[in-house]
Amino acid sequence: MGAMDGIRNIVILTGAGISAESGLRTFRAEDGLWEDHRVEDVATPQAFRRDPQLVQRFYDARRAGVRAARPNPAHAALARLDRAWPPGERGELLIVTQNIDDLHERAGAARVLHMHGEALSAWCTACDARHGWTDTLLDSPPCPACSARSLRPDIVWFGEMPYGMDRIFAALARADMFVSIGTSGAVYPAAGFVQQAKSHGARTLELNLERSQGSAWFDESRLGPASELVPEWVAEMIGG
Ligand code: BV8
Repeated sequence: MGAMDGIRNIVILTGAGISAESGLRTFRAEDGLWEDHRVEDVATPQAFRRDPQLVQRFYDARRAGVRAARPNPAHAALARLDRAWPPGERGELLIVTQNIDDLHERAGAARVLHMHGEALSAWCTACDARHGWTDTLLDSPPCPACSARSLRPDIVWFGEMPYGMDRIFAALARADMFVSIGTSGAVYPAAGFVQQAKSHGARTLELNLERSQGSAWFDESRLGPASELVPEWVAEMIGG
């Protein structure tokens, strides 16, 4: 990758790999979440209809894990970049995360979009309200807005439409640079973002522990832990 001059608008896609060094499990590693649970049993609307308690227990555990985790140097570096890239002076920046943890925000990043929802949010299927939620949903607590006992995890399951797609596509169309961090490129539409960015002329960079399913689409792939690669890249972008 040559000098980073000429870069104004940046889209960053993050996946479970950026939170691995914070102790949160990824999905597809040998000790991944999908080794203990079948996607069909815990991450689809059908699963929730079939066995809501199993699904609520799965997300109760994820919610507790998120609260116990701490941001790592990769999250901190992206927050530094967010602060050093003000819209007026440097350009646009959007962190599109597939992760349901709040580690980007706790590290200080502001421009974050959770396309697959958030562990610390509950969604009322009766009145559509969303509420910050840190405890269990297992006992079907009443919705703070409408009192119905219809709260579900505010998570985008397989077969459901991800959040913020219009905003994401608009950002990809304007991007000068697209950086993918810690994702296997296994799930769509996120896995297709690199192609979208590339078709609009963006430079594309992948920072990942190993080659992903989409590696061939990237101008450059740097392999290693996010806690090392991300601070390195951010230093290149903001000079030191
Ligand atoms: C939709 C929330 C349509 C849940 C998640 C056939 C072909 C194409 C598509 C489909 C198809 N059949 C079905 C589909 C659609 C489906 C899909 O893509 N399926 C796949 C399996 C083929 N997609 C959907 O259903 C999506 N919705 O398409 O809607 C639609 C259209 C119109 C109207 C209505 C609907 C919704 C998908 C969202 C599912 N929810 N997450 C939860 O968290 O519990 S998906 C989940 O897996 C993640 O959010 C993420 O998106 C995805 C991939 O996970 P990763 O983050 O990449 O993690 P993974 O473990 O896979 O990889 C980690 C990587 O990190 C590895 O590469 C590893 O090497 C690296 N790493 C590890 N440690 C480190 C590291 N890197 C750096 N440093 C480290 N230390």
